[in-house]
Amino acid sequence: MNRIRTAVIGTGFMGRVHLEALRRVESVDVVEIAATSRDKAIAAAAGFNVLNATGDWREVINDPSIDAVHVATPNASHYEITKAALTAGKHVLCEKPLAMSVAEAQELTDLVASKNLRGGLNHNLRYYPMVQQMRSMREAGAFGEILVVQGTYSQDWMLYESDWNWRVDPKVSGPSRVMADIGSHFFDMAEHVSGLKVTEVCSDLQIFCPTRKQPKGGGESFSGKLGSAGETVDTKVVTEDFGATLFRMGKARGTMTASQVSAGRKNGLVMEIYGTKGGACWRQERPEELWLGHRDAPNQILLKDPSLLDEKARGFADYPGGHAEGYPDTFKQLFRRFYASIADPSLTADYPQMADGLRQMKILDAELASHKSRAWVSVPA
Ligand code: NAI
Ligand code: SOE
Repeated sequence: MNRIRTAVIGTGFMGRVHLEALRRVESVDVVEIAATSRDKAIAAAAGFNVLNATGDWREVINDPSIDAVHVATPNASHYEITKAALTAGKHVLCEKPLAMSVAEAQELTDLVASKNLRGGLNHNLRYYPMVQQMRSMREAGAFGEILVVQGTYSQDWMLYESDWNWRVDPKVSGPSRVMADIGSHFFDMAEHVSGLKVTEVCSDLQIFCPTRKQPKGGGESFSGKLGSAGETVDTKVVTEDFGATLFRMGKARGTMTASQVSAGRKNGLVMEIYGTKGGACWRQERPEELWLGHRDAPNQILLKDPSLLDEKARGFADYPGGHAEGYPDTFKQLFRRFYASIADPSLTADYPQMADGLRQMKILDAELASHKSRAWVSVPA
């Protein structure tokens, strides 16, 4: 089989996670890393045994020997890099959110559709084995007709006014923080698991830290929790620390909150679905467990074990029961499927795509409009 030559752009939190996961995809060679400086790229390349390093992502785009590109930079550059890569004929696996606006996301979705290329969007959280089990059980009718979808995505890493990250700057992150950053994962999973589409939203957003202490030297994701940021400047905050959305999925109803100021919650995505026959609840902080709720029998906790999973979900669990699979494994599962679809163009893409990124931008746009108008807003199909 021809090996696929790929490059990773961005060497922060996600750049490193992508590089690790790519080592677990048998058909792929990472041949170049791009960072904001050549020195930074060289350091990352040395750590991951990658031959080429550049301080300019355009060199990756201009290299005709590179087949695919991973975009793991902050949000504002996703559109430009993804567009350039697709135009140059490269497959793209882009981090979420796909772009800064619906218009940009639409353009990228149209562009990838017009080319014979693959465009993946990294809503990796779908690929925890027990999330796939919940989906498979719903598809098999175990929960009956879905009535209620509810949950949260709660974190605490932005609780203090001394907490800072590029996500606070709307020029880098976009017009929303928590709803775009983590609310988008919630809605991607909610639609993926329930099989329903969000049709209308009613949102309320809140800024609890109106001013934050921005480090003059910047700082990568979560680094503020590890120590002093050095010299800082007081900066006005314009994007939300917390958001709540009531939503409708046709007849089904739902609620979600997204928060980066919930003390003690580290990466607390909780997804609950309730139907006419039963319910289920999955928690990212205890990813190997799926709670199954029954009206007329004792509730159950199903522990991840391939032998106990539905056949459809089993393909997402590579290790035996009791051998935990977590966050890094979700990237491996998504990337394997992405590269399998490049190796075999006849395969139907079974991973989140740019159209799913566009979908999240539409939901986000409706949430922002709803908060502003204090009214329900429809989400276009
Ligand atoms: P980060 O701040 O840790 O890393 C971003 C890196 O990109 C930094 O090293 C920065 O120097 C580099 N960079 C910025 N502009 C660049 C350019 N033009 N060329 C090359 N490198 C550039 O941020 P993090 O957390 O890695 O986030 C990156 C993206 O990944 C964001 O879009 C975020 O939403 C997404 N993300 C997704 C996660 C998931 O679970 N799917 C988890 C965390 C982040
Ligand atoms: C920070 O809120 C973050 O790293 C998000 O950017 C990711 O998408 C989420 O999976 C974990 O939290």
